[in-house]
Amino acid sequence: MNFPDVAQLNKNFGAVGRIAFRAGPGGFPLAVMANKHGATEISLYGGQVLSYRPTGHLPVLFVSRNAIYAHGKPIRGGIPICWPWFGPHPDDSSRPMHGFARLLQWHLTTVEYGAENSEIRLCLLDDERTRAFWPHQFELTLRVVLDASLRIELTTLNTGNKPFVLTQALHSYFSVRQIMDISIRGLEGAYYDNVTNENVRQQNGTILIRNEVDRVYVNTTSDCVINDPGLGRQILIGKRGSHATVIWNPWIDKSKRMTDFGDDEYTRMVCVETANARDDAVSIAPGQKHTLIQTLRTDMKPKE
Ligand code: TA6
Repeated sequence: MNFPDVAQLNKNFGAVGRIAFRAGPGGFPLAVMANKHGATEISLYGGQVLSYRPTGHLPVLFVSRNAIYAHGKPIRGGIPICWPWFGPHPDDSSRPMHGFARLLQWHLTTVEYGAENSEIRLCLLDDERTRAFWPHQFELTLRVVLDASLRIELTTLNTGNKPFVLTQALHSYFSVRQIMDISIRGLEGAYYDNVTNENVRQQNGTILIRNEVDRVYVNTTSDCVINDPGLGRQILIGKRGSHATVIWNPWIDKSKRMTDFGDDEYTRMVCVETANARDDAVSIAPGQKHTLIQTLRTDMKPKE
């Protein structure tokens, strides 16, 4: 996988103080977008947002200190793109967990910026490698817009002649001060619990994290709010094109089993994932498209 030369990317797409490219960890090219509202970095490997920092705020996203930056491996943090399946492949467990989009090189298509916003588009197209994993033709476009929020849009276009069904997620890792002190609201409803594998359960009130949590909340179009008194902030997570939201924290034992994750890092992160998963799989006919959107913003909140 030979990435485009960073100097060439800066020559063709760079704009001083607005959009620049640099070689990140593992030599993966990173697009750096900045404006008065904040800054964000996107890896061309995996099409993965790796950082987002609104002006005057602390970083919003978490990336493990042990993250691995190697071809064919997922980067542990930021906003991994789980596509075209969420979780293990439904029929063949030998295929990569959470699909292949986060394991491939994406191609830069456009950058744009104005007084109030900056945006970048990357794309991934089917080829013989992807068709070996998933026998369909597609055009996958990632659009990242930085203004007073960070908006991530993932659009799947079926360019083939047969319909396909996909599950997917924007698997966002959020940075928190102390997992024991946060609460998450907006998901008072039914969920599948992947830890206990029990039948559908009901969420009553806000979500507190006191052990491993791996839940797919279904039939929900709600925005979520992470309340983090330790950092004196809230993270607001809006969504469109999704009826499922996933909440994950690996807690102690699973953290120890993850080589690309520090044993203690479960205390400083939580995943809130905008998804089409479980009952919310998406069927796309030839020539049709579906867009999954996650919108992030932070709001200072006096410490309780
Ligand atoms: O989103 C929750 C989940 O499906 C968990 O079950 C856990 O596997 C997590 O994703 C991380 O998956 P990954 O393949 O990135 O290690």
